[in-house]
Amino acid sequence: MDIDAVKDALAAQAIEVPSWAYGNSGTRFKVFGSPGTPRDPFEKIADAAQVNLFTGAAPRVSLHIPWDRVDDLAALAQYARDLGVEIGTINSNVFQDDDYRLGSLTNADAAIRAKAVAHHLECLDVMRETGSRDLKIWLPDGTNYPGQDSIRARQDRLADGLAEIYAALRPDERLLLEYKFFEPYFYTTDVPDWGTSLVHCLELGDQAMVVLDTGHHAPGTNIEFIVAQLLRLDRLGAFDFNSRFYADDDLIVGAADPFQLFRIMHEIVQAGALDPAVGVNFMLDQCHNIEDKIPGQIRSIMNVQEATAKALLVDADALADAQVAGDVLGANAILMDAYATDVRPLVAQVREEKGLDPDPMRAYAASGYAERIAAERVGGQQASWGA
Ligand code: LRH
Ligand code: MN
Ligand code: MN
Repeated sequence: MDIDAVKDALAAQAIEVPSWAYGNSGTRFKVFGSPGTPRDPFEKIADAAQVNLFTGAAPRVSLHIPWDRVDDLAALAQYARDLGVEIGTINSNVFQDDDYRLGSLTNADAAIRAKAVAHHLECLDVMRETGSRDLKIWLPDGTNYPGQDSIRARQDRLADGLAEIYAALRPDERLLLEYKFFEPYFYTTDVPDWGTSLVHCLELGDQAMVVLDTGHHAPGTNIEFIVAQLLRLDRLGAFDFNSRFYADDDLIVGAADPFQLFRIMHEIVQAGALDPAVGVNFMLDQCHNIEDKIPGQIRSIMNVQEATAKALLVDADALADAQVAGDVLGANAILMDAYATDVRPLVAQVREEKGLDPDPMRAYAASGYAERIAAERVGGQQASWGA
């Protein structure tokens, strides 16, 4: 085992954080406010920069439009750079406008479809003003009742709308299409699974990639299989990492099922896809409803790092030998040995060698930042759809 190579890979790992993780969020029952919550996108960026400061592994922040719309986007991007981070993926939002009650790109009304396309073109403008290269599309579109609309017609409308957006991409830009099996509608969803997303991406072209949100699958789904398949096809554009116990819970990644996160990262490592050149963007998509938000994000980064470290410790040669030899238990034991390793000292060492505190949770708590923002900021923002 080349431990220096493992450490180099860990030191180079970057995880993108979502601006909306720093705002107040909740369920449809209640949004709990928290002291120090950002009042505008600049303050969300400032909080995200803290996560990068203490982990050294979160150099980009995703934005959500219109939540993060500001008059001077160039100033927002410059503000981010001044704090040591960059603007990452731009997320469109067609789920909070009354016009989209019956769908956005799939709506039977051509005028509403045109409005949804125009919103995505506006997001491309945001990308160009902020230095972002990725447009991430998650559509809430679906139906609640059998017969409500034509499943096939909606797919055709979707293909047309996506093609219009795709045609506006520059050569160095990507369209990332996220899927989710249900919610906010419950009978059909227009992009419910990786197969549907992939079919549309293949039709669009090489710059269209699938986004895998770990919380968007039915219980029992083998997510690492999907990862392996999309990597084979060169169409895994990004992850939205989070944890689920029931549905789209948006809890801290690695909290519900650290073994699943390890299995996902094992597929990534075996495919060489930790290398940024492969183009997989590792993002968090989480909401911190009851826990402190900045520490929640720091913990999430640490969980991804630990799962990655374990995946990097898998003895790949021995595993391949055992697999070829048909040694079922031997192969399984090699994987489980890596999973059972306590990698926390190794990850801490990587941090120290970067000049960081080995314990980012403690270092952040000791920094006084939480107390400062609680005193300075009054009336913080709600992150998303909330109550
Ligand atoms: C949809 C989703 C999508 C949105 C985000 C706020 O459930 O995962 O990525 O942009 O939540
Ligand atoms: Mn998501
Ligand atoms: Mn989601």
